[in-house]
Amino acid sequence: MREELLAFVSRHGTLLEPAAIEFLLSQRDPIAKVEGFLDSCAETPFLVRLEDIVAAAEIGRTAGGRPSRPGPQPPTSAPAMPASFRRQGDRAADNDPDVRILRDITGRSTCEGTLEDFTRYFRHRFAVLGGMLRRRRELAGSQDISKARRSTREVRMIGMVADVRTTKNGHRILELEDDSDRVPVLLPADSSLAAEAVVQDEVIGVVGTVNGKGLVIATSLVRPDIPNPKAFGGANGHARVAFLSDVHVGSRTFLEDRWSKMSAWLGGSDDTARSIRYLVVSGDVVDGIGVYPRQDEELAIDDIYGQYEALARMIAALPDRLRVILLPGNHDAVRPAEPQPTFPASIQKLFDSHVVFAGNPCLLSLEGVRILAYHGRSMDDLVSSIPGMSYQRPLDAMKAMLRMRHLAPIYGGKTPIAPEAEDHLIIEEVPDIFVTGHVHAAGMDQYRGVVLVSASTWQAQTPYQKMRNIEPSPARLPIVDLGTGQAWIREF
Ligand code: D5M
Ligand code: FE
Ligand code: ZN
Repeated sequence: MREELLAFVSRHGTLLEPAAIEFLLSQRDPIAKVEGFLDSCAETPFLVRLEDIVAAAEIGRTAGGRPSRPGPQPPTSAPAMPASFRRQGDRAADNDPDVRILRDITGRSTCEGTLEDFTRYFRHRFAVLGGMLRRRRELAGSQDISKARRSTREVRMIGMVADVRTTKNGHRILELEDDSDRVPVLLPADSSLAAEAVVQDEVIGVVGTVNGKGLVIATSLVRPDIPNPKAFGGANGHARVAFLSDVHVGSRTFLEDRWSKMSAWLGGSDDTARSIRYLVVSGDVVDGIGVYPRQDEELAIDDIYGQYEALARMIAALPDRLRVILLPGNHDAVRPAEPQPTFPASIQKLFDSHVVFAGNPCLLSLEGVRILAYHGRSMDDLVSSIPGMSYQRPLDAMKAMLRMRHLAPIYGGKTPIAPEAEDHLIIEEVPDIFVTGHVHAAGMDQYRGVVLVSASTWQAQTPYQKMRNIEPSPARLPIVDLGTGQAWIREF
């Protein structure tokens, strides 16, 4: 039913907030209920909130008939938008491009980096991910750590990982923390748990028993994960989206000839090329200035606006049917702390109207297909914290993110994270497509119904990457069919 309901609202060009989904699923006929609500709205709202449905039902009951205009105001009334949601563009007619930025931090950053900000940020992370875990059958009846640690029976608890270490005997020990207490949890060397990828600051569930020394011996770990694999929420037509990342315009190692080949193919008569309507560019769109020591020696364009102007010309040369969605990465001219807002007006004005600007990360919809796009800086921390992870295998790191339902779980590593009032790096909604860049490697896979895309790069190996033994796979174009989710990669 959940899938049918989501498909129904998606066809009507609107979204349901999670609480509204749960509410509707508890009703006898969820689709009839939401259809009645939408009929009662003068304009289709961009997001249907629980309170809107409830309010509409109330008005309907008291007035003894359909209200003339209940529900949310039209999307022009920006203050009515819930925090962290914004909207770009109106509902498109068939065949018109349909790009909506559903969620990013742009214009909504509130943090100043105070101690209270940090506390609030982690509380929010714990509340949301802990809430997901509490709904899991394996963790039914879970207890506060202060209570669980005094139990003599099997215990279930939910906490944030304050520390992970490996003992000299190969056991792993986690320090698990919640609001009430903190407890050490042993993942025995002789169980498969010892090999589990557990990272600092992630929120997990633990099932185990407490020994005489107050140590919890774990028998299983539970991740928020994607408990119910979902069907690809396809668009009506067969428009395709192609994924680019790490273009690094302005670098001496930018692969101009490979880009030209791709640009010519997109503008040519190939059927696949002509079916591509959208390009999502997942950050590091230019090489930037002063990103690392002595970068100036590797720049072909040493002016930041000059770099964006060059990119704007490259995009302007692409066919008119394309809409290009640009996200920033760690080389771009926006704040480095994640979540990153989108590009400033001084840069946006260099581009034509085919470009849509988004923050990093960003949840967007293309013809109703939900795409979570993230540059992928946290891969640096995941690769150095999880044994077996590597820059060559970003899809493994992406699966780990989906299991943890977090894009950048490790705080205080290489990924700078701004302690916003809400943790925007939580993967609250399971997307249809999840795309990252940053590691300059191309790949595709799927995980529990989500299409995974590691977008390639348009930069050759840099001296720094050579020193670090990072072998890029440049000039690959992952393409996904928005109707079916079918995916493939084309090399240039
Ligand atoms: O990142 C390009 C590649 O270089 C990517 O594989 C990550 C790696 N990289 C970049 N910065 C670091 C740091 N600080 N530590 C480890 N590895 C790194 P790009 O963002 O394009 O420079
Ligand atoms: Fe990059
Ligand atoms: Zn990067």
